[in-house]
Amino acid sequence: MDDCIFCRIIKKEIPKEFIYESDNLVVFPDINPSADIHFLIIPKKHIKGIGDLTDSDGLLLSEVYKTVDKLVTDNNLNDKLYRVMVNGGKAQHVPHLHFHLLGGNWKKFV
Ligand code: DGP
Repeated sequence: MDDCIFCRIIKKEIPKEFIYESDNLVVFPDINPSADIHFLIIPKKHIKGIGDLTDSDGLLLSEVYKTVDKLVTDNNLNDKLYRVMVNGGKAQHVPHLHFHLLGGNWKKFV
């Protein structure tokens, strides 16, 4: 979508260094981190939010959580605190489904 900030980043219209990229996902650090590690895992497909997922997104969701597991391992988070969060409703500020991975010391509420 032309007016979606995450779509523009995914299409590389806005420069951003990705921590990870596959055919279906990108990962980059949150611009305003709420924890020592705060990554956004973002499906390339423009899905607005949780309520817009369909059965055909099952494999995509599986890839999201496999990617979380890889990021957890790569960043030595297994023995520390980590959380995966999805905001919705008025807590969601960017209307393109994304998963927050927060690890280490928590600084503030996402
Ligand atoms: P949410 O409230 O769940 O929609 O969180 C959106 C997050 O996206 C928020 O923590 C800030 C982050 N964010 C928004 N725009 C950008 C951007 O242009 N670059 C980066 N790295 N993060 C962004």
